[in-house]
Amino acid sequence: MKLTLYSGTRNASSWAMRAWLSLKETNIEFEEIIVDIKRPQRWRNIAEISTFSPASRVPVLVIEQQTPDQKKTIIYDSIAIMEFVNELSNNQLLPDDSLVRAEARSMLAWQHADMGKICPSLSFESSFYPDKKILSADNVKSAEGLYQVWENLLTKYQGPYLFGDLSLADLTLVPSVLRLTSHLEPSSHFPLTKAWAEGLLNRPHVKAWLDDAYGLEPIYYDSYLH
Ligand SMILES: N[C@@H](CCC(=O)N[C@@H](CS)C(=O)NCC(=O)O)C(=O)O
Repeated sequence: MKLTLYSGTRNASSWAMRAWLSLKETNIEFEEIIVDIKRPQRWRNIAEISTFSPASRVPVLVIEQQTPDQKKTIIYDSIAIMEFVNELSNNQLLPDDSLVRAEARSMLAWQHADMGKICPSLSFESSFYPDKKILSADNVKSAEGLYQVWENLLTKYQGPYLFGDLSLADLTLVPSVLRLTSHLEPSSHFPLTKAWAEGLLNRPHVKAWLDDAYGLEPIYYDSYLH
């Protein structure tokens, strides 16, 4: 079975980062094709993805089987890729207990749906800006609300990750943790969240992606300051 991940520009593609991290953290071999999703080439490159993926977005995981009919499977959504990688790795990335697993999946689904108001309003790209804006009182409230949710889970499952061992719930949150903590360091009210976030962002594969991202020209949007 040959796996090819179509991923995206390192400082723009938070969804691709999640899928990439799940493959890296489980040591699964794959080939990577980085699709440049910066404007203006984005439109042409994404049009190429639409020739084999109905969603026409990255990430896409293409699985080619070494069978006579060379059957290909196209997995075209980050959460589906992460769940597939978890199965491929003997369920290393979800808790064994079905109740805890369901709770971890709630976090995954919540993150996938939107995770409140703040993440959509703070782009992934903005995490890499050398000068950060000051968050509004509303944004601070939303960010601290999330820090409290994570603090509660770290207390309940006693860390070091949200549900004990590293899981898809932590990996899916990496881009959100980066956006939030790069704008607002967790205060002393959230000591477990602060340590968890630092540990997560310093995992070698996370760092490898981020080091590449920091090396790129930041991608600015006017909406950041308004
Ligand atoms: N729900 C999708 C979202 C994927 C997505 O929005 N990808 C962005 C890059 S991070 C993309 O390909 N954008 C291209 C476009 O919108 O034209 C997933 O989780 O995989």
